[in-house]
Amino acid sequence: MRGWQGRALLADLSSESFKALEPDLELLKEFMGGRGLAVRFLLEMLPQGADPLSPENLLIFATGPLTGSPIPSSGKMVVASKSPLTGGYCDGNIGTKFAIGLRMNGYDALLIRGRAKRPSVLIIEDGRARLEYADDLWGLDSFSLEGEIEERYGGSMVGIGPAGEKLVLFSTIVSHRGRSGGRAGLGAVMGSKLLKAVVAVGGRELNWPKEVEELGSRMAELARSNKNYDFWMRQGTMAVIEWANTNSVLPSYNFREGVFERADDVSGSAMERLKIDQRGCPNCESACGNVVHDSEGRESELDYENVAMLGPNLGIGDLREVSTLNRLADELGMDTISLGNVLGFSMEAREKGLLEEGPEWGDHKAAMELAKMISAREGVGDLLADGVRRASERIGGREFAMHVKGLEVSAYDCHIAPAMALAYGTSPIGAHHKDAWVIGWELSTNATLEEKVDKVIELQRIRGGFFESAVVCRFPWIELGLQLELYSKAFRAVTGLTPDFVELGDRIYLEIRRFWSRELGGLSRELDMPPERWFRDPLTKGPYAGRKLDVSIYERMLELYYAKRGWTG
Ligand code: PTT
Ligand code: SF4
Repeated sequence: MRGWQGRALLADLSSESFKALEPDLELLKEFMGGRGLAVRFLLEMLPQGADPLSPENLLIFATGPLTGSPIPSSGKMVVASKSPLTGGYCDGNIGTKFAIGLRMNGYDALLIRGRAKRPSVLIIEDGRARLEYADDLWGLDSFSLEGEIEERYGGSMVGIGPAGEKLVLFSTIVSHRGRSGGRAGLGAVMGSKLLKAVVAVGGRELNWPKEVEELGSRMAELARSNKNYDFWMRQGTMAVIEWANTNSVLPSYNFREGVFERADDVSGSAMERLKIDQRGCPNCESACGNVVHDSEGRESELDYENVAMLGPNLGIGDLREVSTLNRLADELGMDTISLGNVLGFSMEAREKGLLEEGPEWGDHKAAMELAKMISAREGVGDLLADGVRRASERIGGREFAMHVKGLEVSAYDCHIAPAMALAYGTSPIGAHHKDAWVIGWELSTNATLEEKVDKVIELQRIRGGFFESAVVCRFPWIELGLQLELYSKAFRAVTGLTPDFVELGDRIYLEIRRFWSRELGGLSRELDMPPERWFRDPLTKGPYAGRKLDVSIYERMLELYYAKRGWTG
């Protein structure tokens, strides 16, 4: 089975039994790997209506044919499950050596169900799996955990921090001291299984046809010679802060505004002045992780989303302070985007008298304290650990709870960006930017509504279909000019197949929608609507003061979107 290992490992933690599954070749051809494979496994193997935090739920780690290959930036893996935050489908894309380690052990995917009797570590070594009790690792932050695991087992790992153990509904799965995936609570799914880490050790080196090696070198060379390469290496995604502020889409003060008065202090240029190192995922020659020292002198790896959500969205304009919050989120294993939303929501709720305690805008120390309380589910932290949708249902504030389907909004304000709002509304996991990051194009065009809808669908097909199932990082394509044809060629060289990206993307989207519908007992147009704030509260600052999203325009776009996809809303 050229291009795949042809096996998935099913680990049942309750019975401590392990079984190799052999997915049908037709299934692999149709769904490739990563997200495609994960949603098929969920539809086939997860009982309908299963509680996401029960032993029944399946936690899936899925690689794709390009994972670990010489194609640039291929050290990636999809982690997927039924989300405890949204009740629907969730996946994340995480850069980790574990992705390669899993394949070296002969598996394309790992499926975990059941619940261990005690806190445990799952070890996959030379193709065989075993469970070891590890009560002493329970409670460790994710950085200390990684150190312990390296010492004990070597190899590569993914794990959870204290937030995952405490079932915080936006806890994530972490790796490499600063990579994180599974925004909608996949850390809690792992925590509910009493699983602190999964380790891959040994196995066999992956072999690639000469053609793939040559193509990989050529693609890496092309990326390095791209005119944006040097700037990318200096700033990575942090360059977006300045762009977002200039274009009035930088979320500030819980998405009330799209500009921030101290944007320059948290920009890519400000980051460059603090930068001490550069890190990245394995197999990447264009590593985009910018490492700085935080206000406590510890290392913190910055990305646009993290800084925008933990800085401007909270009214914090000191990059070292933002870095400290970011480091804390990584240690605790909590999603920075949702954390930034939850903290912003709590600041506004306090301002409006809905909460008696909590930080005020710009107070990074109080924000740190609250983040720790959330992770420990203490006091008001227990309420906020369930995300902004549930918190607003309990204390009020629905009109400023920024989420779609329960997942908090990523760091692009949409008062002036209806296509990006549609991208959030129709994203397969709730309000995430990864499938259709359409806002860059949207703000530079006078396209018609229909063209905007077409663009959202096109991006969903390529980014959400091909890149999530191949599985490889999409940044060299977006930022460094690697053409899609090169990826097609790479896929053909690895598998012998020529994928139709459009059909693949549509097939996967349909299956994910089927999963949501199955789990929520049907779907409604309401669920695909962006947060109320963008329709209600106009911007009061910046070049677009007075502007807000027009509900009739959004609804027209949504109608067109359903029609083009052949879906009913
Ligand atoms: C992703 C989401 C993002 S998307 C960011 S910053 W980004 C935040 N990063 C977090 C973090 O860090 N720590 C933390 N505790 N929480 C975090 N939450 C947020 O999580 C990530 C990169 C990035 S950085 C992006 S856009 C690209 N995403 C890709 C993707 O989705 N698919 C793909 N084929 N290639 C991609 N390449 C880029 O990868 P989620 P990572 Mg992440 C510290 O996982 O769930 O998708 O959430 O995986 O290894 O950190 O790489 O401006
Ligand atoms: Fe990871 Fe960045 Fe490299 Fe992509 S470009 S593989 S996110 S380090």
